[in-house]
Amino acid sequence: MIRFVFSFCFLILAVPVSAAPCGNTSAGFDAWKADFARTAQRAGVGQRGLQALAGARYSTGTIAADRNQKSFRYSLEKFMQIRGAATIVNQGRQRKTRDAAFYAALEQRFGVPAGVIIAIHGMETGFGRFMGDSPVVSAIVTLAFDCRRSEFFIPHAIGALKLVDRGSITPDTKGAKHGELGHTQFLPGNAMTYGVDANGDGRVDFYDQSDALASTAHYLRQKGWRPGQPYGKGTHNYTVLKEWNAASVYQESLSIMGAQIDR
Ligand SMILES: [Ca+2]
Repeated sequence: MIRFVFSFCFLILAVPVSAAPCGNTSAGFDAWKADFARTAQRAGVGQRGLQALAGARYSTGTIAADRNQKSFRYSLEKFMQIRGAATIVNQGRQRKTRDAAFYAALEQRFGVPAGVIIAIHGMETGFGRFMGDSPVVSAIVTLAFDCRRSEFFIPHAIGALKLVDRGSITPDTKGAKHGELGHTQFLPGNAMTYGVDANGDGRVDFYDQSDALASTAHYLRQKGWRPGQPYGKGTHNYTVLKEWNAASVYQESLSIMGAQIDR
């Protein structure tokens, strides 16, 4: 009981008095945005980002997708079949051969072998073929407002607004339903933190393949990837793959496909 009272008090102290409440529908979205603009500003979001926030629309498509998320419990074999693992491996090997110098440079710089990066690229967007059609800023701001997982999405909403500030995305940039962007579907907060300008044009662009794949390798390295070490089940690097996607069938698929591409 004492513990409950303590937690409750802490909760009240932790939430600013002026905070507009989250919502489960579009009602209150504009008032929340106005309040969130102050939070964003305090977090360092600049003028362009704030303008993008003001222009963000409540994304009913995102909320519909979020409410309809089903959790499947596929066997590894079934999961790999559904995700087209054999095709990803075949095409992945061709891609590695075609762009050998690029992937070698990536491994040289970040220590992550081509197979892993190519497997992620194939799994996430079919090598850039399906990068989504939801406006990223509106999607992520809607999820930050939505009561279900506000706390998780608020840092990503701030990240998205900062990406607008930096010119990495615009308010019109499209991604997946939960605001994942570019070739490997980074959530905006991760994009902001781990983005790399690999093609040297002065801009981190997740819709540019070189930038997106270098950012992905950088992310894994920062999450503890050990260069030159194996990444099969039971290894240290295998646990790092979980940082990319928490589903164990996804993690295991990446390690298997990566090894097949790298063979
Ligand atoms: Ca670039």
